[in-house]
Parts: sequence; structure tokens; C-alpha cells
Amino acid sequence: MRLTLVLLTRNELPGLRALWDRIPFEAVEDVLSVDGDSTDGTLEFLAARGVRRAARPSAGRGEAFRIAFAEASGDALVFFSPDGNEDPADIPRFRPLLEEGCDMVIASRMMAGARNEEDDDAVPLRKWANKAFNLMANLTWNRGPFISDSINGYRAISRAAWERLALDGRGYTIEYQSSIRAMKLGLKVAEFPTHEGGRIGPGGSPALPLGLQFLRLFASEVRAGRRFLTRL
Ligand SMILES: Nc1nc2c(ncn2[C@@H]2O[C@H](COP(=O)(O)OP(=O)(O)OP(=O)(O)O)[C@@H](O)[C@H]2O)c(=O)[nH]1
Ligand SMILES: [Mg+2]
Repeated sequence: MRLTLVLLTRNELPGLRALWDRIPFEAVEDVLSVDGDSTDGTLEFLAARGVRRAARPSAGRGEAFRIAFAEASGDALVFFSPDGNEDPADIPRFRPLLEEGCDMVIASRMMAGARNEEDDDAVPLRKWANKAFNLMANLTWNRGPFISDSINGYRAISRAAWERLALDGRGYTIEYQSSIRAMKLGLKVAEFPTHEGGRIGPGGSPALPLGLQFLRLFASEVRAGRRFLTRL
């Protein structure tokens, strides 16, 4: 199976510098960077290392996923954000599960053996919110094994599954939508435990507006039901 490692970046120069030598590029056949108009030297860093960049910049992560599938050559894409949250040592763990026939593989911050960035916080608000959204999705649509982290961006999706999912989610909702639709379709989703690190460098997603976007996405998926299937 041919795997493309997709590097998702918007001003991640500090993270790229810190992580670069730990990324196991030998574990994939193809590398593609999809960038959201970085201005901090991220583009120059990647170009100097010969990384192919998607022709179009992505306004938001949703668009970045769509551009990646349009431009990558892999049978499955592994999405990696070099911002410190995701452990590059996990990259080789996606392949065996994809080759076994999984449609989607998620690095979970919520299952036994995993670590969430907020595990040491007295009030891990973001983790609780993620767990609530995750439970809502599982209770509403999942008829298969419980998915513990339907929101984490660190995941792989096969091209065949991607085509069936017909995702139109914007920004940071894309992963949640991909998990929800995988549940609706009864796709085969596997998870393995990951250790979430702290963010390297400035940036990050705004928690409250993001929560509202997730709620809106959930409501629109309730309304959509299985109608996205008709677009195929
Ligand atoms: N291609 C692309 N990547 C993006 C875009 N927005 C964010 N990213 C990248 O997506 C990854 C995750 O974004 P973050 O902003 O760290 O989101 P988060 O992990 O929820 O937030 P933190 O917990 O604060 O790190 C990072 O590598 C970003 O650089 C975009 O518009 N286009
Ligand atoms: Mg992050």
C-alpha cells in the first residue's frame, strides 16, 4: 500500500525545527505539504528539504484535507501536524492497520495507555468538551466498537473511504465530520493510543468558537442523515 504523509502547517517553523529529525520519512512512500499561507519561514524550511508542496494554499484544515486528497498519490493519507501535539514516532503505526483493511485509523488521546495534553491539569476543560462531543457522536451514530477520540486530527484515511465520506466540513471540524460519517457508513475504524505533547511555538485553535463550530457540525450531521451519500 502506498502511503502519503501529509504535513499540515500554518506557521509551524518552531515545531518543524524541533521535530524534523524525528519524523520517520522512511515509513511512507510520498510526502506532501499542505500549507495555510505561512509567513514565518515554514515554506522556506520545507522547500529547502525538498518537500513537495500542494499547488494551492489551504484556508483552514477542512480545505487542507480536500487539497491533500486531490494532490497526493497515496492509497491512504496520514495527516501529521508538526506542532508538538502529535508524536512523530507514531507515524509507522498507521500502516499495519490500513493494510489489514481499516478505512480510518485514529491516534487516540483518550484510550487506555494514551495521554492527553491536559491530563495533568486540575480542570481539563478541552478534554471534557472533546469527550462530550465524542460521546454524542458515538451514541447517535456508532453501531460498531466505541471510538474513543473522534476529534483528534492525527489520523489516516484510505482514499476509498475518503471518496465515500464526501466531506464538506470547514476548518477544525473536518476530523469530527470524518469520524461521524465513518460511523454512519459503518466503516472500519481502528485506534491506537498516543501521547499528546505540548504545543511548540505560538498559534493554536480558539477553544470557545471551536466548540460552537462543533455543535453546529453535529446539528448539521443530524439534519443531513445519510444524504451525503447521494452526492457520489
Ligand atoms: N494546511 C493548513 N494547516 C493548518 C491550518 N490551520 C491550522 N493548520 C495546522 O493544523 C495543525 C493543528 O492546528 P492547531 O492550531 O495546532 O490546532 P489544535 O491542535 O487544535 O490547537 P492547540 O492545542 O493549541 O495546538 C497545526 O499543524 C497547524 O499549523 C490551515 O488553514 N491550513
Ligand atoms: Mg495543535
